[in-house]
Amino acid sequence: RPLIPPQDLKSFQEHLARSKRVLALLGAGLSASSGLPTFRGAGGLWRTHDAMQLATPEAFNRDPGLVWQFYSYRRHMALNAKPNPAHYALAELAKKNPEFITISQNVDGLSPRAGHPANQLKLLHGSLFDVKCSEFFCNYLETNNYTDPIVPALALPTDESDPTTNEAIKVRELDISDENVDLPEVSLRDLPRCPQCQRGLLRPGVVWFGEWLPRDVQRDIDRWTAQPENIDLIMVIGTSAKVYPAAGYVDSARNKGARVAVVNTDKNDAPQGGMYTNDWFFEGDAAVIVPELLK
Ligand code: BJW
Repeated sequence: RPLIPPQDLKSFQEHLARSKRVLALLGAGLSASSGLPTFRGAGGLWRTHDAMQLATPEAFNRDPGLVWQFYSYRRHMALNAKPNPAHYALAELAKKNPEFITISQNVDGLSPRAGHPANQLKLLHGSLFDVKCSEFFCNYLETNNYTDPIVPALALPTDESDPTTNEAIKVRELDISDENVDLPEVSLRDLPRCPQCQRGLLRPGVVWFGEWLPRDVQRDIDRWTAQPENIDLIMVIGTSAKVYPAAGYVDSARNKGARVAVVNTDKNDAPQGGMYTNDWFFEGDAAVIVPELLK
């Protein structure tokens, strides 16, 4: 059985060829085949913690060391991951069609690294490589901070082969997402501090639950969707579409005439549109399906 039913592929590609104003909404499933875990379902646990519970201001206030270990681990994983063919295919479509914009909920930096034009890529939930001050009175923000680990105390623990033998010492990083690996103690004074106010702890520049989205990003999206012309197509790729306002963009696009194409490994995760149904559902790995669709 071909991965994509040929008649669906044909009708999608005909519609894409006719489309001008195209939107893509991306989620963690896009980067799954690059080896990065998603939030919900399998892989949604980090040690014994629900990843969603760690992505909150409350968790950071309660235990900034633990939350920094979670994010430092994810920075390390993302830096060592590679964009997959879907990231590249979306970047190519953006270069061909200046009226195509992508709203990514992903913070892993893989779309930018695939060469996606920055003005057509809206990072709705920030980036793992932005760092900002956690004090409300301080506006310190640093972008493109790729230092790994960001401070020495957040280095991954390693397992060294026996140094008494003659063999060169082999250092193996331990996977601290595994609850059987001891998590090193990190004290508050070893966490990164704000160089501007010299008081606050730095924190990852991502959007946690209950926080506002980056204002300029939201404004760009609102302007794009508010243009009088219809939207022709929205592609909803690798997202459970349960987090707002991201999930709401599917209905806003539908209301402006867009046909909806969903790519997901799980058909139960297709966004439901009230009385609407999705026009296309492509079941499978985004890294395989998306490049086929956009060929
Ligand atoms: C594959 C695959 C493969 C796997 N190929 N597919 C309206 C109603 C109700 C609540 C709200 C509302 N408006 C706002 C809220 C509150 C809240 C919210 O949405 N809550 C919901 C849970 C109901 N939203 C907010 O708080 C937002 N802020 C906001 O609205 O501010 C205004 C405001 C302030 C105060 C009060 C009220 C309003 C902020 C949301 C921030 C979300 N942040 C996170 C963490 C980011 C940092 C980090 O990375 O750690 O963003 S949470 C997490 O979820 C992360 C993700 O970007 C996001 C979405 O997850 P995603 O990408 O969909 O991942 P998964 O795991 O859920 O799904 C993966 C999918 O891929 C699955 O479907 C798989 O099947 C599939 N898949 N492998 C293809 N190979």
